[in-house]
Amino acid sequence: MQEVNSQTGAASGLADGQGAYAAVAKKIKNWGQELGFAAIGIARADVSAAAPWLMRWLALGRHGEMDYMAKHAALRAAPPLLLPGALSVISVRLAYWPAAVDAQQVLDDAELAYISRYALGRDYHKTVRQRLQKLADRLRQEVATLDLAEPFACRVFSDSAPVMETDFARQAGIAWRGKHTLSLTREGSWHFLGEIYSTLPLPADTPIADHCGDCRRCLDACPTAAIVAPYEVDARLCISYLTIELHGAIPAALRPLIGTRIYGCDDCQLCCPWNRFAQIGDPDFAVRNGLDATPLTTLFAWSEEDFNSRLAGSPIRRIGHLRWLRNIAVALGNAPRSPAIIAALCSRQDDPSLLLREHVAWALAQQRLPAS
Ligand code: B12
Ligand code: SF4
Ligand code: SF4
Repeated sequence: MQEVNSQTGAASGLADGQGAYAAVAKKIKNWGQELGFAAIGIARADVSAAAPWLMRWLALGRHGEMDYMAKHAALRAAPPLLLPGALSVISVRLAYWPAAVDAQQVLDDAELAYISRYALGRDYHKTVRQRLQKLADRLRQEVATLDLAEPFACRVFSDSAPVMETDFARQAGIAWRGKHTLSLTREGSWHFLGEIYSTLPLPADTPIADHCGDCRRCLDACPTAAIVAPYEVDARLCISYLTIELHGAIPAALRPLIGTRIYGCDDCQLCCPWNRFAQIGDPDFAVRNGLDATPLTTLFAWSEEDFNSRLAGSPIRRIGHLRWLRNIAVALGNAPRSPAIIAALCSRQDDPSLLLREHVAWALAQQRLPAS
């Protein structure tokens, strides 16, 4: 988790009542659209209704080894602790669905690596924050022309600090929360979220209605049953957690369920009816390095140097070469029996890392089981 520079400024004098703030809010939405955001809304800097659910999730240990979730819970639950005087939150979404080889086709081909759609191109943390920073700069310029009584401060985030992003998107009316817990809209869920905390008392938008209805496809489609109830994900079971967040060994019982997903998982979104007509998202997230359909054995052969150079600017680089190989070893264990796969696994069975050696040994044992 990285935090972003704050953007502070000061103005003096008196504000022109709520009308001035409504005008600023309108301008923010226009600038946001110019910057390519799919939607921009405003919420109050208050997550008191959602915070007890976060505390319950933590108390149940559902965050697994994501210590930062527990460590920063108080900051997450109280926006003014991150930005003193925070009154409003500008919430944005940026669409990312890339033009790529069909996701289901890749999942159905057990020799290909499946990488979640959000990670096929550039790292969103940087892209979303850079654009939000531009929005914050314009806001600061605008505020300087107003005659505000109070000093102004704002701060931008995108998965970069303890912020309850989905709840702000819901409150700001730019999405509802799907039963898979992700933000969802009539245009689907293939978007990132980002926010600007601000000390301005901007008028809050109204939440939109939840359109999940009786559907529960995401709960049924999850390969590891990680959506333990509507609106509740146990991260310890989620393939996204197992392949991205978990540092150590992947629990052996869960390995066969991971299939060929080597970085994240999209199943709860691929099955969602609202994603049926997904439109191509921002060009920044276009596929790089053919990551949408590369054989597992090709990726397993990458040296650390290959990994670092080919994945420069990609979110995947954050997990490092070792966890990348760990994940691919599991996928190779789940792939169809093949001498080429056994040879690839054998090439790393004496790796200096115990973690990798153990995953390779597991995968080789899988490969040597009689085909069912
Ligand atoms: C930790 C985290 C994870 C964890 C835990 C996920 C989770 N659902 O909590 C793991 C590693 C598993 C994960 C996976 C993914 N993540 Co993630 N993740 C986050 C992060 C950093 C925090 C989320 C959080 O606070 N979780 C804590 C729990 C308590 O929150 P919650 O499940 O959302 O619970 C709330 C509600 O469900 C509700 N609630 C709970 N129980 C009940 C019961 C009832 C009856 C009701 C009414 C409500 C309710 O209250 C809770 C508090 O508001 C956010 C970024 C951020 N700062 O917010 C990104 C974020 C949510 N992730 C994101 C993405 C893209 C993903 C993946 C799709 C990546 C992938 N393809 O592999 C998967 C999807 C898995 C899934 N179904 O959630 C995006 C989502 C964008 C979108 N469209 O919604 C975010 C917003 C990052 C971003 N800036 O874009 N992620
Ligand atoms: S990302 Fe995959 S494993 Fe995680 S909840 Fe969704 S379907 Fe389940
Ligand atoms: S699959 Fe169904 S229940 Fe799940 S988020 Fe989509 S509409 Fe909601």
